[in-house]
Amino acid sequence: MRRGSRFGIAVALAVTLGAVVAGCVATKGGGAAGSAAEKVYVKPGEKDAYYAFLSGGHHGNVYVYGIPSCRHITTIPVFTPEPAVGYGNDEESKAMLGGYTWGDAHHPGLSETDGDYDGRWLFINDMPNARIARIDLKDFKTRQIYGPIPNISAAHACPFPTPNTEYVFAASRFSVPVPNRDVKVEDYAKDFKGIIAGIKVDPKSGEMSMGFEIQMPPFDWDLSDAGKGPSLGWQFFTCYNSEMAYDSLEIKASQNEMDYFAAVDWRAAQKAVDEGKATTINGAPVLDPQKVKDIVYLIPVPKSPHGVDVDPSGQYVCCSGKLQAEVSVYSFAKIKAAIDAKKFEGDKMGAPTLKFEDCLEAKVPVGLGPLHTQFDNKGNAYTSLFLDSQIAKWKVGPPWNVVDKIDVYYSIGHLMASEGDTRHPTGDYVVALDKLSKDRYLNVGPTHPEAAQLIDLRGPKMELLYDFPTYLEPHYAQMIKADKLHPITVYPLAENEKPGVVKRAEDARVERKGNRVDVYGLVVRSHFTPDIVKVNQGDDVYFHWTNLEQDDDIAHGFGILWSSKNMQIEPGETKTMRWTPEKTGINPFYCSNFCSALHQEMQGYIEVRAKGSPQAAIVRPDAKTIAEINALLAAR
Ligand code: RUQ
Ligand code: CUA
Repeated sequence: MRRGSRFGIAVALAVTLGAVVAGCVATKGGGAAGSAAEKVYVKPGEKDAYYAFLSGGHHGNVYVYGIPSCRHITTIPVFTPEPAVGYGNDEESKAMLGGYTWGDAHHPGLSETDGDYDGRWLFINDMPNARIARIDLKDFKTRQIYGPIPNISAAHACPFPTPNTEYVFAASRFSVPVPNRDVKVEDYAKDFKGIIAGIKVDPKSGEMSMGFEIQMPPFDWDLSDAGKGPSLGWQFFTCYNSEMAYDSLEIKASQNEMDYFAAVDWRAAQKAVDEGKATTINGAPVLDPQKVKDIVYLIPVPKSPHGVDVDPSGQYVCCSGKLQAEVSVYSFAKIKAAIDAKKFEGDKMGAPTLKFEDCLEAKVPVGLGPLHTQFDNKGNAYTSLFLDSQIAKWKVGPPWNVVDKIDVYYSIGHLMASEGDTRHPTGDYVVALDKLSKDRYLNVGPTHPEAAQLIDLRGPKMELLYDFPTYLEPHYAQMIKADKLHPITVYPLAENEKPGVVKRAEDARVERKGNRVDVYGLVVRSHFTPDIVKVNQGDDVYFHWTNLEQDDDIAHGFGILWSSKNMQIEPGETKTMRWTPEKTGINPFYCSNFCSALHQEMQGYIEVRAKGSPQAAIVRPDAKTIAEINALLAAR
């Protein structure tokens, strides 16, 4: 059914059924009865039951959607400049981006307490540049970008937080020499290394810092998940290319029947670093399993695994072999028993290998191309099948059988179940994150959008409810119950202690020291103070604007003509932007964010005089302007 007509039906239903529909529709993730249209319809003015965070892939951002309506609510700039709000343009975000204008974000990781989402932070990786960002869910802003993490090349198995957010992880997808140096690629097996990094997260501030690194065999480390419950303290990582091929991987890396997943005892690894057992390489403490024992083990997995997913109880580790029609389910109790009994088959560069049969619990015949698994609250797992373009629902536990399948369109990668990777999944929905959309939307030329599909899990059978397009390219996504998040609506001015802050018109000023000019200004509907700024050609000008508004949704903008300079200043916020006047003349600026009836009047001029023109050391607004602004503020 076409999207338009489905929506039409939804509206008609709401009108005819009135309060009945409004009361029981899936607005709050409620009843399972009713048509698909009812189940996704969220009445105007009502809100969704879940926030969904979809990674922006090589767009470098995070998309926020409401579920079940599937409405795109906002995009959070993370690894890529964003001109509308000026992310990457103001001094603070520019410094955070560190000169990069691109990132490839794959896996959002919500912070957890006791294995459940706690709504504090969202972490996300930039694979190619081995960085991890932390978004504060108080204001949906990127607050830290950690990295490039030394020695990691392509942080794909990243960030996958531990159950109390003690750590986020990264592992090298491409092995390279560590330290990287002048070598021949043919010496791959000898000189290249994999690295797994445990990045500490400060429990109060969320600030990330280096914990430990472990030197691994030069396989391609792929995905990760944290142990919980009985497996708390362990982190699991799949790999492919245990063949150690360095070219034509699509053939050469699929030769072995078995690759591995690694089980890392992160407490033991941190302890070894704290006891001084690591070697410092590029500033990171690196543990070598050939010298430091009991930190990492390898367990065989058939056929080039991709996803590794721990079930809600923490007893089972589920690995998907891409070239196999089964999910291999391992028992953590068996893994632990084999480790404790030192039942090893051998080792790979110091990491002991366990026996497949000693660790395996079950093989679930899910179908072709299994990639990722999520869970519900009724003891079921859901595995995405890339080759079959299906989701398989199966029982976690005997008889380990598939109980339902649903077609998706087309070629599913990840899937996101509601809180489906926590200790307490809610079992309401799963969203298929499809790699191809082909004919599902209006044709917009050769590049189609990605396709996401909302599927209801509440009935006995999975039911497809809705299709919605997404921009390039969600890999993983997570959804959290909306009532767990309480974002602020303004930055309290009283708490603003930014260096450039100005809270009273009397304090607004332009200060000059040599050719550095600092404009300490304030913005309030509908005026820049100062709105005339006098500088000389070649000056180094810093505009520090404070938005004195304390009303919901009243942001101002600051855009300079004939430049790439624009930023948004939100209520109560101070932001700094650096600008160098290159030509003499008059250079207007204006408020770029619609703010009031007199938004169009909210503008100013920068007078740029010739180099060396006489300028005052300090310029303040005149008494009349101060009085006017203070009257404005008093009237708020
Ligand atoms: S990975 S599906 Cu990062 Cu599965 Cu993309
Ligand atoms: Cu301020 Cu528009």
